Amino acid sequence: MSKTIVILGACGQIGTELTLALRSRYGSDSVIASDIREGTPQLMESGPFVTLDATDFNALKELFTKTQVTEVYLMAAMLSATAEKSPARAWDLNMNSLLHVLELGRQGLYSKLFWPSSIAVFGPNTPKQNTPQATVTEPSTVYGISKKAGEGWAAYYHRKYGVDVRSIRYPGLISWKTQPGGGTTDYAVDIFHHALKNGSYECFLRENTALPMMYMSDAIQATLQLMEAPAEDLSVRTSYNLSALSFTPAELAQSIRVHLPDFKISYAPDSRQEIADSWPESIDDSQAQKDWGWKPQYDLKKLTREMLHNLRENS
Ligand code: AKB
Repeated sequence: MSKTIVILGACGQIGTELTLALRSRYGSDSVIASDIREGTPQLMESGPFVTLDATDFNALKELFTKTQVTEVYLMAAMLSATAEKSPARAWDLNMNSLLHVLELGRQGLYSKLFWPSSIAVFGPNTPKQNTPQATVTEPSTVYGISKKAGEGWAAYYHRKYGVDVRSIRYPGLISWKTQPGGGTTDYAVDIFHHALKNGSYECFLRENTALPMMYMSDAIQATLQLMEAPAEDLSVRTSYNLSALSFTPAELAQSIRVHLPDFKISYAPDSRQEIADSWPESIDDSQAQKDWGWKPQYDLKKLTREMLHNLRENS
């Protein structure tokens, strides 16, 4: 059967690259991007686009019915730092979009759903090193609470109604095509832009704050791999831990200095420090490796080289 894919929240950091990757894999006309706002010229010109609010149940139902969608990627979300400023709006967007889409899955309007979770489901009581797949999830942020609840709903709709929903707990994602917005791990993208533009960066996290991170192309690869895996191989229907690398701002700065020896970093921790301190430093993703063969391609050296090269070439 041929696929028709709808991506909700297609203009965000992950949505943009995911849409382009899905279009090159399955053909532009089979991949319908949608968002409440317009995206980059490359995204807007590469295939169909529908303006849509992912919290509008009727609009979602109409789109899914009209397009006869087979796979949905629900990428619309408010990230950790912004969500702390608007908890009610974050809950509305992060939860209602998911509940609407799950409900449409129960009604049989598509056959497979991808929904991203995050390392934000973990909290201060979670083991920090090599955080296991099944462990304490007591998030201290609104974003984390919404992701934890979402994981529960995903597993529930799968168990109770057979909705084939698949999920990954993304770490901080580093990309050059689209900037992140409102996250705690955003410094790891900002730093590259500032390094090239000004030769210096003031980091909003302390120098020794280790967090799990990943280059965007690894994250896209993982997402496609999980969505293509046979359903019977998947043992986790909340969300899979996923890991690639872990570093501190000081280590990232050092890696940038290999290419830009005069680069300077200073530190002015703000409210995002507390969020970062509540998250793991590294993640155990052995279940994802076992169930669907996950293996990252990018270490810190390769990621730094690619980021600097692509930002230089494309700005
Ligand atoms: C954030 O920092 O909020 C996100 C995430 C780790 O989910 N990048």
